[in-house]
Amino acid sequence: MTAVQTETVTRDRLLEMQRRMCEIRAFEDIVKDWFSRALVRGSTHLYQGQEAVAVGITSALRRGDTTTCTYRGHGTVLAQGAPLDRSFGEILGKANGLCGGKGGSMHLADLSVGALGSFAIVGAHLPISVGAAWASQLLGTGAVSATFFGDGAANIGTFHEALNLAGVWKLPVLFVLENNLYGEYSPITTTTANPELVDRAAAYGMPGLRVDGNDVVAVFDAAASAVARGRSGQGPTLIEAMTYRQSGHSRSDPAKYRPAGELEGWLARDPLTVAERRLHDMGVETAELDRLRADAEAKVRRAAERALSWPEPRPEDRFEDLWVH
Ligand SMILES: Cc1ncc(C[n+]2csc(CCOP(=O)(O)OP(=O)(O)O)c2C)c(N)n1
Ligand SMILES: [Mg+2]
Repeated sequence: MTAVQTETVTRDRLLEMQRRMCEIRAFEDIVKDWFSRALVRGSTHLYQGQEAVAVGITSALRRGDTTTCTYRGHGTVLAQGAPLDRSFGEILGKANGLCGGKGGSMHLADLSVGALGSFAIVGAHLPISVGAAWASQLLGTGAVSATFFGDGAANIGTFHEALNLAGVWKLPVLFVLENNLYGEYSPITTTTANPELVDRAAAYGMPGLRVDGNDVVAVFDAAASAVARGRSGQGPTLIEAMTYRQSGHSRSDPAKYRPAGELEGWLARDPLTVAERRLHDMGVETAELDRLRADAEAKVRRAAERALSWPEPRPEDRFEDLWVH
């Protein structure tokens, strides 16, 4: 494991990261409520508890860089800059949704901000980010690709193929492994012979950075060093962000399999609270932090109301975006 230099984030930058995390948290509170009222079609997988990973990584990216992520992807796509209202619209199946309402919660994508897609097939997207990084290398754009995936995905064939190819060709990829300790209902220790996932980086000739995934600053620092490495042609990095899924795998999972006290331990280290503590230490008053949270919630509520008011797609729209051969 390679060491990372820390504490590079200014107060204004951290306030901006906290605002993003608060928006993502509020967004999913609304999705959760909509789901319980049968307004969300299909399943939905919440990112709550993992916000610092998406925000820390994407804060180190610039315009032209790309991401891919999983079905637990609301946080990543929003962190990269997808509009709140059109993201809500997609989850509601509205015509103004990011993908015309055809993808839903598990398939958010917004090419205009470089969010290439959310993928429901575990591991399917890692090679797509490798392809985007290869295009960047061929075209000389300097763009990097970040691909977000879970601990479970680290046991899928595409993980090994993608890391190997990126390692051999020295492609500018950030492999962002979000280790939330579970794949669906199984703890990592029951599915993974060696749970030191970060060590897998060595097998593919790249640095492995393990970071506290609930600390947005730690995640940002790791991302910044991986981005610098990628842009300067030195190749990919594996970042293992240690974090926790605060609710079950999907909305139908009450997560009864978790040992007593585990959730409470992680809630005490909620990413929003960790960032607030850091901001406090930088001299930001509690009142300002409360206002930031309230403003973020109000902005998200307004976006949700807009999306709810939008029309359903027209029946004939279902014949658009089809590929027929
Ligand atoms: C190829 C494939 N196998 C199995 C599944 C069923 N499945 C959906 S999510 C999941 C668990 C993945 O866990 P992890 O990669 O840790 O991501 P997390 O849900 O924890 O974010 C599985 C096995 C699938 N969608 N795709
Ligand atoms: Mg997992």
